[in-house]
Amino acid sequence: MSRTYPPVSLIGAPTDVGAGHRGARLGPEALRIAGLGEALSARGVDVVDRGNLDGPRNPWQKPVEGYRHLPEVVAWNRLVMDAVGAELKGGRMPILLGGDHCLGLGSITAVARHCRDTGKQLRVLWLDAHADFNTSQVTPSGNIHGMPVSCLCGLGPEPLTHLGGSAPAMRADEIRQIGIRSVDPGEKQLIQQHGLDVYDMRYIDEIGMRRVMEEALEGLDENTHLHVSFDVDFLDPSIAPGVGTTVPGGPNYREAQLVMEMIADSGRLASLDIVELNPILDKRNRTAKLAVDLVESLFGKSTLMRE
Ligand code: HAR
Ligand code: MN
Ligand code: MN
Ligand code: MN
Repeated sequence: MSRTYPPVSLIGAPTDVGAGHRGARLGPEALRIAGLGEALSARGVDVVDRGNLDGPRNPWQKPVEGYRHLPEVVAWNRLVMDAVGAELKGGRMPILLGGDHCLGLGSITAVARHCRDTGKQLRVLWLDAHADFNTSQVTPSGNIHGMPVSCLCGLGPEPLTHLGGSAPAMRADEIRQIGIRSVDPGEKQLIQQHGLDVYDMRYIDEIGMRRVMEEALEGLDENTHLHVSFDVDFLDPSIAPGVGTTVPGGPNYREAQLVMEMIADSGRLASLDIVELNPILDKRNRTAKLAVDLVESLFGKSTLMRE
């Protein structure tokens, strides 16, 4: 028998204020056009599309004290936190359609608060080529999409670390990072200091994706809220060219499918971000279609029934 899923709400956050390229602001529309809503409905999921949040435009300025567009990033993340929080309160599964990955901060701050309020254990899977653990002191770019994980762990400017009221929003031991293959030198030191669990590509090559996922999902129980933050640049650029910061040597199509299928099998998926899709850099919406295909697997579509 196939699993039943809670009702889902799609929330568009059309912005690239946290990124170094413009175009991720078109991500929500590209995912809709690739058929995300229809694909979920076809899997028997009750889906409502809440439309797009309306935040500040991208001023396209240089970094100020190590941050690009900090006021705009704060404004967008407040909107995202409130929208995601409202869906969780209403018993629905939020799917955030980004937008760049700075939005993971607002999304996960809302999820973490919901977990504290309801006594749930939080587990975040961060699927990404990048660790997104920079600070203003060590960032090579000032782009805040390279900083959401450090902000969630309490490192960063007050308006971002305290988005949900208190800091840190999340403990470092609540997150597992998978697919990582681009880490800046200062960022690497911080990751080691804070003891983040990073399953980098070297480790995936050595032990294989199946064992990586078994480790990343270890310790989940009926009381776990599993949040997946899916940065599309996680995928190898040969299959997913439509992102601003491609890094070669990512998971191939089969590995990515296995990741999604094993998450589906855990039965614990409770919220999701799909971020960093940049349709300007894509070819005929191919990357958006792949993202939709992978989300179908996340919702239990696999070749054969295994239950
Ligand atoms: N680490 C680099 C920086 O901080 C690049 C970060 C790119 N980030 C994303 N999100 N695309 O994962 O500038
Ligand atoms: Mn809940
Ligand atoms: Mn990212
Ligand atoms: Mn990335």
